[in-house]
Amino acid sequence: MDIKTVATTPFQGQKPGTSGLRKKVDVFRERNYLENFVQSAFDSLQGFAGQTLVVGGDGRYHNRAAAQTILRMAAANGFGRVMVGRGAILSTPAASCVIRKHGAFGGFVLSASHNPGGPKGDFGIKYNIGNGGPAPEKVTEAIHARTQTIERYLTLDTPDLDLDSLGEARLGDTVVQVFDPVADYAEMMAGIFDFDALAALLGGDFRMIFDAMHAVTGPYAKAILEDRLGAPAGTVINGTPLEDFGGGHPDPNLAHAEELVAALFGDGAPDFGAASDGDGDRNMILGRDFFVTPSDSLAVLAANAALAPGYRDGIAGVARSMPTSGAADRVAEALGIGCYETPTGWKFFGNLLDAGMATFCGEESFGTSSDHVREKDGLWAVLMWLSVLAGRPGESVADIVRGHWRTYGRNYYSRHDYEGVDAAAAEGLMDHLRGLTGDLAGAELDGRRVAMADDFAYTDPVDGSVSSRQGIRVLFEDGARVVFRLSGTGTEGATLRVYIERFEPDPAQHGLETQAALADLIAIARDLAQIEQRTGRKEPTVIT
Ligand code: VG1
Ligand code: CO
Repeated sequence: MDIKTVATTPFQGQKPGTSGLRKKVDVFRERNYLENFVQSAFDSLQGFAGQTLVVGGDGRYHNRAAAQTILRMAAANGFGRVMVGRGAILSTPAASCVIRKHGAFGGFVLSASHNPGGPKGDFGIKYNIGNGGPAPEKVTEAIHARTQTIERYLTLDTPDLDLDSLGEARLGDTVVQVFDPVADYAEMMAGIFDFDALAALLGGDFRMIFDAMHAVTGPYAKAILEDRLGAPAGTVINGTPLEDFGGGHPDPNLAHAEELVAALFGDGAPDFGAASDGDGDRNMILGRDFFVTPSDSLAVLAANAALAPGYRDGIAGVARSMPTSGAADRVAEALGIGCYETPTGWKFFGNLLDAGMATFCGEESFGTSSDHVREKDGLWAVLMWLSVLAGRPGESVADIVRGHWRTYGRNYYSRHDYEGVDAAAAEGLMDHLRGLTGDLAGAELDGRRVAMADDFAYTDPVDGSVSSRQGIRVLFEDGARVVFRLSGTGTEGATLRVYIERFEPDPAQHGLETQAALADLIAIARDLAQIEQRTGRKEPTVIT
């Protein structure tokens, strides 16, 4: 079949952010926009002739059209096989699982994660490497550099393939395999967790709700929780993936998972509630009348890892992103295992997991996972929590977390997001903070003495690569801290994230309301960054 060479010219700003390239759907539909990015990725990679590429996405608007484009380009560029999830569906953790299991060269994940979908919403694409994880910075930088000089892309002149029937078809010399997006992933979960014990839990009086938020985890959660583990039909709500996520914001937090939150904090609440995001990699965990912060969740799961057969022999280490609370560090210290602090974004965990230095990883942004894949994994976290609940009969989610605080102390923690801020004002605010860091050590802010302040830089312990400017942190002598960074996933203006934390060892002080417990630090953060003066915002858009 004839390979078609199409002339093109660069677009500005095709720079992947925290987790791939994310833009409005309208931008992705501009002629050659997606093609330029995909060809730039192929041009930056070597040795894929005859190899396998995995393709799939979260089912949002434009997912199918983009998948068809990538299939043709992958064939024209010489991949031997392209594996695409049926309906072009593949959750992010399942993509990671499939890439690893089938020894693929890499894969494209089509998703803008928790960002809204639909014709006026967002779209995104991310390249993952052969370990199943997001490409490291040196790869994303090479792709971006290529987008700035690209002059042509390769494709085929072929009609769209049927992506809804399982089986194989040919595209030029390339085999395209449409596969069941759930099967490999479900099998992997069955290998990590004791499905008999979980079925016994879910078959008893225990009640749970899983909110798929009309996003990609619906089919996965139904297959695993309802079909295999026997949870009653209806356990999974909003379980049908929709191109616009039902008009919602598929972000599993207290603000956006309204239906689930109402159920868990209302009359007759079930024992356990969980939600996942657009592409299935995030998780929110709720007990009856109880919210588990993602940072606490990581710590609790690390402390109880051995309750799942996959981690029966213990874990090698825990890694968390810098803004994530230090709760997991205390567990690592008690267990005598490794503890790592990385920049925000899952790509920074890859080397630690590959090297066997870390087994569990987590971010404050509702991301938790282990070395079974190289992405965060929402359903894994849910099954891990169910394993803890099954292994500690008679204890509720709240009992387990409160007990954890008694043992390790409590890290009060909150994130304040200021969304849609003027980009120049946000950059100005960060520059202002950066300018302050040098003089803050030793200063007293509202009665708290600053131990140190800097713009976080990370040296990867495995390959020595350095990532700088990863967020301003102000650490106080008493262990409290405030962190400021700008989001790298938004598509409108800038989002300022402020992370606030303080440690409370005294169990008598563990019952405070979080915002009240952090009130003085919140005020310090607002003053220091001159948030209102610089952004015009009195209050954050979202508090988690
Ligand atoms: C946010 C989170 C970060 C997460 C990233 C991708 O990034 O803060 O922890 O890794 O989203 O999550 P930012 O730059 O907006 O703060 V998702 O579920 O894409 O894949
Ligand atoms: Co996501």
